[in-house]
Amino acid sequence: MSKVNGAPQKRLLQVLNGQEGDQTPVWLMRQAGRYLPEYREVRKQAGSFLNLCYTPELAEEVTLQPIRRYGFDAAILFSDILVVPDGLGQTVGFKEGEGPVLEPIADLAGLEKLDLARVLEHLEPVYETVRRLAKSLPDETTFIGFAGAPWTVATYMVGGRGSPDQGAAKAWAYRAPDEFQKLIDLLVEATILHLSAQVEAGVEVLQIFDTWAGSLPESAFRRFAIEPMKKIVAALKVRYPFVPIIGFPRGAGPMIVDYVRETGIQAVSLDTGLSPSWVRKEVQPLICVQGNLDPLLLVAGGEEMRNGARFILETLGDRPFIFNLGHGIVPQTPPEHVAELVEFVRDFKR
Ligand code: 1CP
Repeated sequence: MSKVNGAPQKRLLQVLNGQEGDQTPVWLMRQAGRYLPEYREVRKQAGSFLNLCYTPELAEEVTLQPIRRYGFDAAILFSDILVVPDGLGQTVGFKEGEGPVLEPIADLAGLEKLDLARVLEHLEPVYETVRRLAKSLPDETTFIGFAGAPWTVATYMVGGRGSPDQGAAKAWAYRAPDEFQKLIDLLVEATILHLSAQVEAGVEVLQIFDTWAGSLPESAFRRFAIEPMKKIVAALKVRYPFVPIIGFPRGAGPMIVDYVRETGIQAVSLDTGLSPSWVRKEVQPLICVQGNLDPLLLVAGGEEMRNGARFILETLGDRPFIFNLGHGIVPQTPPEHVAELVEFVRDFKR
């Protein structure tokens, strides 16, 4: 590890600040979670998933688990994008093996029940988790806080669960765009509050997940993915000009170029479907990129996984770059494959 004045350098922060490092930083989306036996143990102890998110010592522990095992360059706070609707007062639950279940909001009357004023107090245990981690993480580990982007969070709030086509949210957005905009505007405000509180409590970088951005056609993508993100980034930059923001507009395709140009983010996370060679020409000259190994290659492991990682590193690794997956680790991933991947990235010579 490189040191300046005896202090260990945080590789991920260095890259985000445009400094050349000695090695490509690596972390993986969903690096904490069900593929780790030690996570499943704590998850059982916690009872419900939200209880795990809201119990600082347990959330701290599961954030640290993948750092202990693999020494990733970054830790991502253990929480979920759906704590924001929970904080706003919507009924949110997680069913074993099924994922999130919310009481759907489908009209203005539903919106009336949400209350921005209760978010910070309700989410106080999350900020307590951040304060603890700011002390307990190793000096060289960059600490990432996060939130879902308004469109993605809205798809769960309106649909009541995950869906293959985000049909319920789209139906509202297309039928009554100005009504739906009120939900998006509320989520912009809630997201700014939630991310600001994480920074105040000690995170160093923010990532904003727009997992379902790719289901929006161009004009809706501009209105419901780019515009809200612009507002969030602008508000955070006024308060915290030195906190880098990573955007993840999953499935944006070539629209990622406008997303990068217009939102004001410092890095962009690439989904599995984006071609590294295209990104090298069209995106990397504009901004630091992160990605994008197929999480299923991590399940397979071995030569195919290493070939996939090598191609990404050879194509993108000599300009500002953070190694990651194109989406989150899946539960059936063998933990040994993660160790192999990290070793491969660390040993890779550009
Ligand atoms: O029972 C369990 O243990 C639940 C599994 C689980 C976990 C481990 C859920 C439920 N959320 C999480 C943690 C989580 N979620 C993290 C922190 C851990 C880490 O990354 O190491 C983060 C960053 C998220 C973000 C998240 N939650 C996203 C955006 C990123 C992505 O993966 O696309 C989304 C869409 C969610 C919603 C959600 N929460 C949980 C599930 C299973 C889902 C997806 C639901 C669906 O199928 O649409």
